[in-house]
Amino acid sequence: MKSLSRREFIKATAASTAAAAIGVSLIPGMEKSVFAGTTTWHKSVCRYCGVGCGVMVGVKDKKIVAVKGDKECPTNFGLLCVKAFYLNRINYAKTRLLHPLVRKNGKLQKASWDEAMDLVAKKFKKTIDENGPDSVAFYGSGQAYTEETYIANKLFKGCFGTNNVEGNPRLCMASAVGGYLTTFGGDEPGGSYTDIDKCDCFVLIGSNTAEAHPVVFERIAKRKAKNPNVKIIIIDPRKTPTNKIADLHLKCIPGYDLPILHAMARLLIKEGYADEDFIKNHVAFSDGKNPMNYEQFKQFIEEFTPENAAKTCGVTPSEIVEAAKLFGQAKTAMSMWTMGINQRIAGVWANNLIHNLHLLTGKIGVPGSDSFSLTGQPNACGGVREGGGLCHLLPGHRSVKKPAHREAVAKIWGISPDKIQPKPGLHTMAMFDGLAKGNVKCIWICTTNPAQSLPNLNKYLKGMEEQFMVVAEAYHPTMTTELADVVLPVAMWSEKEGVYGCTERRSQHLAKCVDPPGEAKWDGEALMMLARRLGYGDKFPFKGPEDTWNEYLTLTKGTDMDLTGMPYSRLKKVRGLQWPCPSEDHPGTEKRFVKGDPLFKGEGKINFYKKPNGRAIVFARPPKGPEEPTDAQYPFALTTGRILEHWHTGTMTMTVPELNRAVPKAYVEIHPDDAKRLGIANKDMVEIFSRRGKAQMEARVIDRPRKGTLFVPWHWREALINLVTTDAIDPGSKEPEYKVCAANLKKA
Ligand SMILES: Nc1nc2c(c(=O)[nH]1)N[C@H]1C(S)=C(S)[C@@H](COP(=O)(O)OP(=O)(O)OC[C@H]3O[C@@H](n4cnc5c(=O)[nH]c(N)nc54)[C@H](O)[C@@H]3O)O[C@H]1N2
Ligand SMILES: Nc1nc2c(c(=O)[nH]1)N[C@H]1C(S)=C(S)[C@@H](COP(=O)(O)OP(=O)(O)OC[C@H]3O[C@@H](n4cnc5c(=O)[nH]c(N)nc54)[C@H](O)[C@@H]3O)O[C@H]1N2
Ligand code: SF4
Ligand SMILES: [Mo]
Repeated sequence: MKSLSRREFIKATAASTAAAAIGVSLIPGMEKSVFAGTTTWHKSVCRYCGVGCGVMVGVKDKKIVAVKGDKECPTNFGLLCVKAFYLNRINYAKTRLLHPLVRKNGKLQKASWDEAMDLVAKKFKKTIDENGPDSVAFYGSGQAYTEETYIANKLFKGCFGTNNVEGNPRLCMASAVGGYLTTFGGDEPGGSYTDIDKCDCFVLIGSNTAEAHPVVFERIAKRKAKNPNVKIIIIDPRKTPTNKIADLHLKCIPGYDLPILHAMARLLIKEGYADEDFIKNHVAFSDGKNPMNYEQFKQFIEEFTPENAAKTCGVTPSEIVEAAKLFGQAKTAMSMWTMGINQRIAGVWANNLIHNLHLLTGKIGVPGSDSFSLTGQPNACGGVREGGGLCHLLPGHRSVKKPAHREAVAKIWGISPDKIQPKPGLHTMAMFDGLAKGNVKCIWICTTNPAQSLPNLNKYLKGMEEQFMVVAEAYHPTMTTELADVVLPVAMWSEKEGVYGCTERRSQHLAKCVDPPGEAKWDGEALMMLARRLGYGDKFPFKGPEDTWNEYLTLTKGTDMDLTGMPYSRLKKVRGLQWPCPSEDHPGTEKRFVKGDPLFKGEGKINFYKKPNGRAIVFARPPKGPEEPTDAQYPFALTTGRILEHWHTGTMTMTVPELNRAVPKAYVEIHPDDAKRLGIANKDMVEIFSRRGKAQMEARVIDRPRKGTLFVPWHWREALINLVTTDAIDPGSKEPEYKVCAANLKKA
């Protein structure tokens, strides 16, 4: 296949509104050359972001030779972004790990599975015997398949008796979960992608949708192209490719956007855009500790005049007025947000304030309206949020703290309820702190690369090196495998089957299309090898992912996320199903809390049945800035994030030459005025430093970030920006503030 440079690629895809999103069929002539002679096609899902695009995987001579968008899949209708287009390459990268590695005399050396697993079992057993179950831990991922997270959860929480089970969604979606739970009483959005097609006003806040969720962006762009009256408001400290479709951009100071949301809420009420009936019937108010009434809430937000809010946020009063007007006037509205909101010490509160706008105006629960959090990873919702892969959760939206929940799970797991601890385990940052301090002595890491992705790494790398670390990985070397004691080679996407649950509560089946290379095994099998060696084999009679899934389904029966109607036999035929889906003849639920949702019992328009009185809560949260404000020594607000072509730590996308060539190395975006003042020219090497560490990369002098803000895409290990970022966490969600810290830079 001919390879495309970034320019050629953008040219080739310019036909679509968003250059970012392409359907293979959009590139004339290409389909033929790429797909000629392909024999079989398998229905699957893209393994990258939370949009959950359906793909068809082409296999010939037992090799994945092509990937195309699945035209029948309602998440993407055949469209794919550039990363997915090259998915067929990542399985065959030179860096694939083909056999286990065990550290001997300080060096990782080739070993057999038995040798590796015997060692792992010995270490886990000894550690648990000598120090108790809380001295071991599991750290998983929103990219692991649901069945894998399920097995890990059962083994660690149910058999070992430790709640030290976490996953990278803690770094990502925890604040969104906190927001949904506090406001609505239950996790995950009520709406669906179909709302986009009926929405008149989009608020994209802290989301670079064009690069991070390109196919959703494409759908929004299409909606606007067909209906020019559709308005798009962006709230982000930078201009990004998402701005291509913006009507209004509030270029806020990183970490200071809460007052914008309060000021919008105040104006919506003042200008008569509030839905007073909706408020009367479906909304309650709270200051976070005590209930309050509508009048008290109005008094609370009275100080957030546009002028007052503008003072701290770095936007103008008229921009806030305009945003409120566009939102208020529109018949329907959707807010979408991602890490610009969640990765903040005020992450949960910011989520609450977004929900406020919808609850005050009744723009929720009707077609075209929702406060719709975009999920980062493909299975953060499915495996980790629904599957209970965090330290305080159990499968089926259950909590370790509730006796009835522990009992229900213990019954299916065939263990005594006492085995599951009632106290949450260590959250992610505490877990790695535990490794650093030596309280956690043994850890199993699966489908994540924390030695590159955790914040403030100088504090955590040594612990990862010193304690016993087992890393299940598809590639070697990665920053984490390099520190491991045992590295297990695993089957990756298309080499195993399983289920992913995407942003819109849709569970989709991923096919096994080819055998894994070398000695690579399914992650679930590797975990069960440990279980058997420690005497828990009888709890894991699973022959593979399907019977694992079946057991998990029984745990969702009767919950708000009922998946009972989704056995593999059905999922293999359909393009996913949205929960609640309580029986095999149920079509799935497009909209929660309203008629058509099988759990909706009330009368009237909507019933937030996860709250005791059926009312969602509007919160009066005080404004809260970042943990580390800028000062004379560190005058820049450093924010980190993503670009279209690369995925996180780059282990996959950087093996694809086309993606690598498009953006080959790390850089920092700096505003031209700041660069000029500091005598920094485009492409100069600079050093960025904070109180915690430093990193070197090229300067990209560009009018994208607001003055005083630096933006670094964090994908490159050679320019490890997570030595610089802060590990301050939101006290509610325990999610780190990757999006803001105080930093400075100089010519390197
Ligand atoms: N190409 C690609 N796509 C991905 C990923 C990837 O690695 N590569 N990863 C996936 C994952 S796991 C995730 S979590 C998502 C993340 O998706 P996004 O959150 O959309 O991406 P980010 O670039 O992390 O951050 C989004 C925006 O937040 C803005 N921001 C920073 N600080 C603030 C603030 O204080 N307030 C506001 N309002 N905005 C702020 C940044 O300027 C940035 O443009 O992407 C998913 N999709
Ligand atoms: N500075 C900064 N840091 C951040 C963020 C940020 O915005 N700024 N964002 C945070 C967020 S939102 C996230 S989600 C995290 C993501 O951080 P990570 O999860 O650490 O990043 P990935 O590169 O996605 O790591 C996934 C790993 O799984 C491996 N892998 C692929 N397939 C399989 C498989 O089937 N099985 C197994 N066992 N392994 C497999 C890949 O090779 C890769 O090494 O990063 C966080 N870190
Ligand atoms: S938008 Fe996300 S799910 Fe869709 S093809 Fe791109 S990376 Fe994959
Ligand atoms: Mo994420």
